[in-house]
Amino acid sequence: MTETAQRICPLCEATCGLVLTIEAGRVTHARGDADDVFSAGFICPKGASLPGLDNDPDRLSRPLIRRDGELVEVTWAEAFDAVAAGLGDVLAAYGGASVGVYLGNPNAHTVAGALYAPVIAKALGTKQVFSASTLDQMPKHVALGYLFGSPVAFTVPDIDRTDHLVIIGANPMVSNGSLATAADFPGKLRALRKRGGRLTVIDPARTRTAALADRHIAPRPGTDAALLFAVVHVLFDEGLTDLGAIADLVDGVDEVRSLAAGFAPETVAEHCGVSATEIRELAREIAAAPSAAVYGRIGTSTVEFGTLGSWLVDVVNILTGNLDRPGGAMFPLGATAPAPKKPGPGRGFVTGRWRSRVSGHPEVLSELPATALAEEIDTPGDGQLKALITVAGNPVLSAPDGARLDRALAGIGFMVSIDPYLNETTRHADVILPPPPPSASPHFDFALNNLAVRNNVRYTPPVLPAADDRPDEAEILSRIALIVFGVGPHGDPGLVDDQVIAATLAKATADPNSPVHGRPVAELTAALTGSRGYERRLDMMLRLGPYGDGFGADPDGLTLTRLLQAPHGIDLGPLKPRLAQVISTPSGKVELAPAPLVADSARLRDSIGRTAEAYVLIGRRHLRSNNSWMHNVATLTGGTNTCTLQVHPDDAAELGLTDAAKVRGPGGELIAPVELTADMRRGVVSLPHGWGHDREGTRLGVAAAAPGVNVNQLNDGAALDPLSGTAVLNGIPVDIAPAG
Ligand SMILES: Nc1nc2c(c(=O)[nH]1)N[C@H]1C(S)=C(S)[C@@H](COP(=O)(O)OP(=O)(O)OC[C@H]3O[C@@H](n4cnc5c(=O)[nH]c(N)nc54)[C@H](O)[C@@H]3O)O[C@H]1N2
Ligand SMILES: Nc1nc2c(c(=O)[nH]1)N[C@H]1C(S)=C(S)[C@@H](COP(=O)(O)OP(=O)(O)OC[C@H]3O[C@@H](n4cnc5c(=O)[nH]c(N)nc54)[C@H](O)[C@@H]3O)O[C@H]1N2
Ligand code: SF4
Ligand SMILES: [Mo]
Repeated sequence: MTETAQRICPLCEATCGLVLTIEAGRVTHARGDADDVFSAGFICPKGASLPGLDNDPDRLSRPLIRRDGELVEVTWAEAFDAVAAGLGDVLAAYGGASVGVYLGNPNAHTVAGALYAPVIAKALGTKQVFSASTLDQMPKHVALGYLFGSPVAFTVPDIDRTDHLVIIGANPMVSNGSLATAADFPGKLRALRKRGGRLTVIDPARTRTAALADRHIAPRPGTDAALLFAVVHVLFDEGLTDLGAIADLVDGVDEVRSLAAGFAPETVAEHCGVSATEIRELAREIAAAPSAAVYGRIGTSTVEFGTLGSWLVDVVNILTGNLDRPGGAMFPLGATAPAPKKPGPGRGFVTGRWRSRVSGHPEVLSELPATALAEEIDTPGDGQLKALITVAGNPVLSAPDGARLDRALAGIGFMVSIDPYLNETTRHADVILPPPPPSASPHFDFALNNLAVRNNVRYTPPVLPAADDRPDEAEILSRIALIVFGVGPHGDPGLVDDQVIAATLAKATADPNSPVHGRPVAELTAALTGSRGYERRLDMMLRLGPYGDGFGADPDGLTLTRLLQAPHGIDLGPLKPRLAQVISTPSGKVELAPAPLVADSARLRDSIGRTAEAYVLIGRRHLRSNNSWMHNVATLTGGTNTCTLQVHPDDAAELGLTDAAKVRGPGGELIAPVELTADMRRGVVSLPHGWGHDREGTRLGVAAAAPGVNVNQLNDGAALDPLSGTAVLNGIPVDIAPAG
């Protein structure tokens, strides 16, 4: 019998609604859900390949534990016992502080990652938490933290209404958008052009997004912060600033004016590789547009001045009156976000509450840099990591200098990985606990709904039951939490949910601003619906959230029951101005010139005279790829999705490159096939990340057949954006020569 079922796609930030065809207990087809309130039928090649990913024969269906050096299949009970024993020994001898946690990107796309992974880190009480954030968006968090007082006060471009979208260091035609959740980003860019709007793209490569633009500016990699400072300079210089409705809420404008004085377009032009005229025109165009939104992503983030660049993106939005207005950069409001606070001062944002043991990196959002993980394992001494829990991460390929991490993981006391694949990272685990495939997992976008360009809420329960005794990922993570709590691996996993619910409701009922203030916790707990622990928690969050029923306070408000009655989701309308609710700085104002950023601006200013490297390396993404873990689906690989070094033909001629190049960087060298393309800026070459699937002991049959090379081995990981601890992944100096 053929059935269909709705499933929100977990494969990227666009969160498209899919309709899956189910035949004989398997997903056999995926198409876009035309009735989805957010994605209206859009689907990309990755979403269309969800069946292949779901049914991948290399996907682990049973847990593995290491016996005599070999990873062998065992029962779930045996696997959890092995975690209890391995983790228990380390906890008893060294305590929770000696256990590290690495959280990878898919945690942003799973219910378990959102609701249970944080419980484990908290239960351990460890200060050694690492994640893909410091290979990605941490600079944006830090910039938001300093500007608005909250590191999660995300500004997103209002792309459906803007008159001028300025994209800097992002390629949403391929990535489908990031930190700006928008299904059908390509369609939205075309709609912008069609309604007479303007698109500017700033990227050293002429990407598919740049090819759509009215203006493509191709700067030297790593120079965005200087370029944006020059835009700010022009705004002041030519009297183009106008903060509009939010002027009274912004402090520090004069300080920014004096900082920008040192960044005249004429001063930075050569450094950025962009003419002063073009910088001035850009500033004038942003200021003149009825509305404009500057939007920055990976190319402004994983660079030497990542936090400054992320900050300046919003400085430009603010100075041109585009913050918090339709068509500008706005603040989404997700359904499980905390209900908006009353306007007024907050506690603000700080980093560096502790430092990493070996290199002294400051903590940022309770995390240490991913690049510091290896040294925390392989450097002996007090506080050395003795055990590691990885959840949905593959840092051996995704982070710089995987070779060192590879060696470090081989020597760690105990490692458990929650991951569906036996890959470059998990091959070092003592226990691998594989979650069920997407078809047997629920989906709710706890994180990404707070980044959506239109407010919406959607939930899809598991489409298929999990096979036999197989726990879902929520249960797997709950059992690890139970082990850490000392309850043991076979306790009731619902205890974890009960504890979180009790703590959350206790806080809400004690809060005079909450709709449930003063009500008995037991009564609210009894009112929760949902067939699983995570559903009860979702119901609680929805009901306490900004659209919630407040447990009866607003009978028309949102509950899980109402959400389940809307399988294609509920549209919550366009973004609305709400800056006053967002600000939580101690001054109660937007801090346009926070001290750490002012200080780092001097470092930026000093970089301007520096001699430019002959060749620098940047990254790129492919529509049919996803970081390191989708190269095992045959329908997604091959064709143009291969690991080649893209080089400008004139550079190739100068270097004498024909078919293959030897590339040497600070962390190592590799040989890659050369692909000539005039789309690259001269002096810039690109390699995609997530390749290098030729290590022994993995179970990735398709990927291993066309392994590619690991670009991150060129990078020693020494270069970080100091304010956020984020690895510099773009703008790496390299030497290039013909291979062989
Ligand atoms: N040079 C260079 N390096 C980069 C980047 C770059 O642009 N250039 N980009 C960086 C960025 S933005 C990111 S986000 C990081 C990503 O870094 P990571 O998150 O460390 O790596 P991924 O390749 O996303 O690996 C995801 C892992 O999750 C597993 N997985 C998939 N689905 C699930 C699930 O449902 N549950 C569980 N438990 N596991 C699952 C996969 O098998 C895989 O092992 O890479 C970074 N590395
Ligand atoms: N198909 C596909 N989609 C994905 C992913 C994937 O691997 N494949 N990964 C997902 C993840 S984890 C993320 S974080 C997002 C990322 O989403 P995006 O940020 O949109 O993706 P990228 O393709 O990395 O775009 C970064 C762009 O920055 C440019 N760039 C490099 N250095 C510089 C610089 O110094 N300055 C400027 N201005 N530009 C620079 C690069 O040429 C590139 O075009 O994509 C997500 N979506
Ligand atoms: S754009 Fe992203 S969410 Fe949409 S179908 Fe493709 S991978 Fe899935
Ligand atoms: Mo990412």
